Amino acid sequence: MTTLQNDLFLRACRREKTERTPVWIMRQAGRYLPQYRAIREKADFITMYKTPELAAEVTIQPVDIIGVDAAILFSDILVIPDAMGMHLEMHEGKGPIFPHPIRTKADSDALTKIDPWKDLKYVLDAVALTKKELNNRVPLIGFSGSPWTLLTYMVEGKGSKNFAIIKKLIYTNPALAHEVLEKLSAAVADYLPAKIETGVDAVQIFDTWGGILSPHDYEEFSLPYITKIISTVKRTIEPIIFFAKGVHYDLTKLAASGADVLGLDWTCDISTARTVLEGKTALQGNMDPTILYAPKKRIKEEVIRILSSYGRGSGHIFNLGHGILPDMDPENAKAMINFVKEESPRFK
Ligand code: 1CP
Repeated sequence: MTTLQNDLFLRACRREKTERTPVWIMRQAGRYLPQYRAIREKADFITMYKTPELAAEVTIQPVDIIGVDAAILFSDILVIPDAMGMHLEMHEGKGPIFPHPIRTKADSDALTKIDPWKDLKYVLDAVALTKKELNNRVPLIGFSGSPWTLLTYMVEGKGSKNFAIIKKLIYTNPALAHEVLEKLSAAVADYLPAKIETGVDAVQIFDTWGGILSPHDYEEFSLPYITKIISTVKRTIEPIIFFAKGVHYDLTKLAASGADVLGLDWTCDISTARTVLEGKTALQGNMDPTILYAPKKRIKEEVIRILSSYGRGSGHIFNLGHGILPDMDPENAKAMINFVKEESPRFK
């Protein structure tokens, strides 16, 4: 194993001692950076993530420009349904679209079983090239959507506001939902280990739409599939981060999934989360992304508030509670990162 120059993030994931709190930002490789937009002007989003040279370049940009302690591979969660035969399209200003969403048993039958080494080879090539170009400066995070979050896009056919179609499906034909969730779990359980074997140092499972389910339904349609995936991926030593947005009402249950780190959005208190979890996992988060619209003085206050709310000791990875938005000022993101670097040593 090669040694990383900066392994603060990995040590914090394992709740080992660190000199300061590591920090990175969800969606850090993206549109708020003028350097990203310059590349994006010449290539569409899908071409970018399918071209290892471009994916590696934009993955490394935030390491150079804003000074994060980890890189996250530039890709998308929707590459899995695309590889299963759903043909992802990205429409300018509209986001991701699946032209033939899943509505019937026949649609589910048409999904193919994926071999990540073949069907998602372009992602693995991007991992290998990014690792090489990062040259062990910081760890590289790989990721996947949770089966539930992937299913919402596959059934809705696009991003949604009220999730009426996926909700109708789970209450009228739960068997069909479970059938597709099983297929997705198998795909994710093959995909994440392939990424780890190719070189990512940690993986994050995004359950962005877990919070649209009631606690009862979360335990039927999302958590068991994530737990199953984690039990497969866990055969390796790389840390697993589980980020379920809007699902902090029972963190003990989330921790029982076997994840090493739980991601917290900004609607919960990190101090309470730490107390409830009794050291079962590390925590990642949990600054409200919109604080980045505020003046630097306010950003600094919020960084200090979250650091002191977590309290002394290791096991905290600073991050936003969800992705940075395209119209945010990179200078404010950089300021936030520097405040974490300057203010966190006294909490160690
Ligand atoms: O340039 C562009 O037009 C593309 C915008 C964009 C970007 C930069 C999309 C389309 N995806 C991404 C990158 C991306 N997506 C990353 C890269 C690494 C990083 O810097 O974090 C990651 C981890 C994702 C994961 C992702 N895609 C999630 C889960 C995380 C989250 O933010 O909740 C989800 C829900 C998606 C779907 C998706 N892809 C893109 C968009 C605009 C969306 C959201 C669609 C919607 O629900 O309306």
